[in-house]
Amino acid sequence: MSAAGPSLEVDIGALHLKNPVLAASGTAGFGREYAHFAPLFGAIVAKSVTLGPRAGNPPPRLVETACGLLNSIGLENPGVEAFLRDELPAARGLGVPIVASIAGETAAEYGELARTVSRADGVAAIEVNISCPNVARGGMLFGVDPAQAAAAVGAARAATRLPLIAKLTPNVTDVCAVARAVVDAGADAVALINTVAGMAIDAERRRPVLGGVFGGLSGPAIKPIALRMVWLVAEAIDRPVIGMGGICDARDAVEFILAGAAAVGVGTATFVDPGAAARVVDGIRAYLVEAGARSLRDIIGAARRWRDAARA
Ligand code: RRO
Repeated sequence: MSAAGPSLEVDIGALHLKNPVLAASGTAGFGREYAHFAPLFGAIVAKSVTLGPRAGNPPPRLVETACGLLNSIGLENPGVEAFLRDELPAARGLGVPIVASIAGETAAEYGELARTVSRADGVAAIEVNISCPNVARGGMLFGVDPAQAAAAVGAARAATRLPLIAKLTPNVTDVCAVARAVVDAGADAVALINTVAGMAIDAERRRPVLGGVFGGLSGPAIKPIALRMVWLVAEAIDRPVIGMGGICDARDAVEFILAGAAAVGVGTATFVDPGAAARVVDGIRAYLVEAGARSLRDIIGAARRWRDAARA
């Protein structure tokens, strides 16, 4: 521990983070919207972009559920060229690494997106989003099948030297099979979980609430699902895991880190409190001080060692 307290630094492949708290994709726009809080993050993961602009799904696109939020945004974004031209220059000035997030309809599109994004100045890493639940083509269809997931990540890998983070869906039987497949295809890290497929029905109007009928559930309701999957995947692969799903405070984040996550994403909590991630960073530091840990690295996966500790 230095005089400044325990180190929160962590490396996700070649991506160096000053702290392990990332703004989850889709919840901080392209960073500019979040300028006031941005410097506090380890990194900002931008909203996923596609080759061309997308208008997204019909409204309503958001509905609150018990302890959660269902979204059916439908990958609304201005397209990769507009992201690089109109958004990245401002985001770059925020003083925090910007992770671009890409979503293709074919494996070849993932390659093209990765190539295009890598040519720009100021992208620190690429999230390969193979887990959007709200589109008819691409998205989660890649992430539910290990071979398709590997094809998308492999195409991106062939097109860039930037660190690649594969974003996984929980809507699968065997998340570890997908995690292993994307690592074999060249992912430097995995992030999980994306949202859990769900829906809401309006009993008075006798129809689905969301314009897109189905949506993706986020928020505290999904935290136990996410924790289990992070635990499983951290054991299955020898790459860093970025854990997310319902993290609202530092205690939640620490639980993910103890389960094996090297970093965490904060997303939906930001809609309740834009300062949520800053609170999480401070709280992780306080936890480390309390635990007498010198560094975040000392506690990554610590709960995995509970059997050994019980025996000792
Ligand atoms: O835009 C969306 O509807 C969306 C995306 Br790309 C995603 O990855 N996860 C999600 O819940 N919504």
